[in-house]
Amino acid sequence: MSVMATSTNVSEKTQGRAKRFIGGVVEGFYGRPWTMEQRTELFKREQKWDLNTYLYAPKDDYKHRMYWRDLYSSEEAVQLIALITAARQHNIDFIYAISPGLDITFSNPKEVAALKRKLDQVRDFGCCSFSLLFDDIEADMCPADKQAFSSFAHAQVAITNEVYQHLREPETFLFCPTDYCAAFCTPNVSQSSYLRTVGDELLPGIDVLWTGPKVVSHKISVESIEEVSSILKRAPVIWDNIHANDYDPQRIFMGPYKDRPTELIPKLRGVLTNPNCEFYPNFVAIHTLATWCKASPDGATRDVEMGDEEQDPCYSPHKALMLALTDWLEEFMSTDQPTACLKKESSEEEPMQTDLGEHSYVPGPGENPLYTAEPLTLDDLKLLSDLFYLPYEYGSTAKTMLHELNWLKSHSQAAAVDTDQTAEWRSRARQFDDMCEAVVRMFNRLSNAPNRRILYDLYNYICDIKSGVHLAQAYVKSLGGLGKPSAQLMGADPEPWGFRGGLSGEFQRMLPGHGNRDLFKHPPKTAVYCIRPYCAEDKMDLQRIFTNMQQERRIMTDAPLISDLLSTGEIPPSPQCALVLEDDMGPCGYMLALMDAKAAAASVQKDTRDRAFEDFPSLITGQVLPRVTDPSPAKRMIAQLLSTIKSCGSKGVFCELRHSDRRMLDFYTKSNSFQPIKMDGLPPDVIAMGTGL
Ligand code: GDL
Repeated sequence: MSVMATSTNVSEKTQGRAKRFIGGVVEGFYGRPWTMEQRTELFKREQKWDLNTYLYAPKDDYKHRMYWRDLYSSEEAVQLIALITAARQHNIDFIYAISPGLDITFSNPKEVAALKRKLDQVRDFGCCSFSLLFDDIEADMCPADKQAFSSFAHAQVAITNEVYQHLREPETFLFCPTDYCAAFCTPNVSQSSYLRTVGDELLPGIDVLWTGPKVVSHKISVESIEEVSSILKRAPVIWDNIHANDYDPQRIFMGPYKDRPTELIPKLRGVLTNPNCEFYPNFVAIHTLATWCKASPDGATRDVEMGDEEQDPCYSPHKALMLALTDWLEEFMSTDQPTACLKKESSEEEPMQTDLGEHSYVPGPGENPLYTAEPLTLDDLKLLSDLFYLPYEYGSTAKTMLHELNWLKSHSQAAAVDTDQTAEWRSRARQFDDMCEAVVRMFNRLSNAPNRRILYDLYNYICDIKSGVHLAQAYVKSLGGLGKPSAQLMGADPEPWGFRGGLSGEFQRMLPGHGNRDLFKHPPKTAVYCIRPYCAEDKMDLQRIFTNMQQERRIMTDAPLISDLLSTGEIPPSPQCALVLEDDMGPCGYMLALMDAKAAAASVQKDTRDRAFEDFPSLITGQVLPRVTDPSPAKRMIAQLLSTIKSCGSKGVFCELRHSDRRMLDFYTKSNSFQPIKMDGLPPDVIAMGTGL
């Protein structure tokens, strides 16, 4: 069946007129594409906010990329026609993009014909604007293409020019290069032979997409655009990944469009934002981009909250954000499921709701009153945006929370001994607690908001932040000796939410600095530690750390413990049971374990019939130099060893602690998993603590 729809020749209509600035959205992310209903909703919003373009480029849509040669079925055609028609009704330029780069052979005429056939089909659906995308593909050409083209750029440009002419030079035709950001250019933008070929050979009516200095660009400067425009011989269309979140399932971005000066507007052909995969939370991303696109020198106001050097006379990210949030609040409050629809069959998208009809339940005297939800506030949305701000920046409340947690952590020991500091510490701990509570209240109000669609798109993220905040809150309480240390933090058998992040989380925790990059603007001066397996060359260093600590605590070792012999290397640790802690000055701590401590007990004339060995067959010991003020590396080493020992089938672990070793004693006492145990034959200044596994 051939499905035809009317197509207008835009270029005829606009001939002689200056091209309008392209402003809008590219659905160009990996993962689940938006639904047709969401796209139609997008067109409405774009029209309302004066944006004019939608670029259809969902990476995981079969027929956009992987099966680009396949024509659309009649059912799909009906849907696409409806979509293209809806875009036109809302005055949105629908640009159809195709990504043939995964497997196309540029030099084969059949391949070129397949591409033309596919685009002809979409043109017959009423589409007038097109795009060829060559992003995220292997830059190597196959032997046949190497014979036919002098470079990859020549191959791409040849096919793009041919298709553009075949489609009779549409008014809007976009090309996405393989080197689509400065970071991908060799050796740099101005000397890139790839970009030079594109600039020289691509027909002038074709516009080029560009993501800025990087794939996800923190800032885009006027100079950087002048540089790329000069080699491309045209002003680029920015494909902006500032709000894209397809690369990290824990992040979503609801901060304002930012760090692109409005001076760029006359130097660009346009801006298309490739936002979050979740449709509804993109309200801020698209609304603020629309505000930015409309920014003009007239009527501009300076934003008092911005630093002088960052001020853009025409656009204030803070004000743009507040405008967006104010409108978004209204949308949160509007129910997306009118009562009239509730009688419909339920589906995954529209779950059953409480019937609000005339037969609704009214509690009688003495009965439970109905649950009433507090309404969501603008402050809640401001906090939400702050917590999920931008890829390179947290919002102000999030920054304060991180800063305060860091302060509370590093000052807890001093506060424990100095009464002046105690008062300040407690007051700041209370304020931190209040901030955490505000997050929980925001979560509660959001989860009661009438518009369920937005909530469901946000749910995983807000749940995650609520749990993260909860852990931080419990941790601060335990630091201050307020309340019980949370069992979730270091318990022997925590619930799964106590060890979050799955395998990827495990990997991150094992990398130095937890695999995380510091996102503070002014990073706190904390040391970076590395925990690594022990190797034979470490023996001397470990002995040195051990002797240092013994001398510092004036410990006599004429009656050595099993732990002492482990530390001095006289008893070797069990395989995979030895970790070394390093900072930038070298080894600064260690943790060693013995799976079977009973065998070693004989060498220190200890009674091996002691019942304690039944319940706690394994032993752990370690030391950390005083320059390591942060207790977390030691905790992490212990956690790692406990997990290894457990996986080898041991029932329990004990440690031997001298009263004079206040630090380790304190450490195990606060760990909340080790408890004092009875063990015969220990010297009077030594206690044993154990934990079941
Ligand atoms: C990219 C991809 C885009 C993806 C984004 C963020 C371009 C031109 N291509 O490199 O599909 O969503 O990164 O992960 O940006």
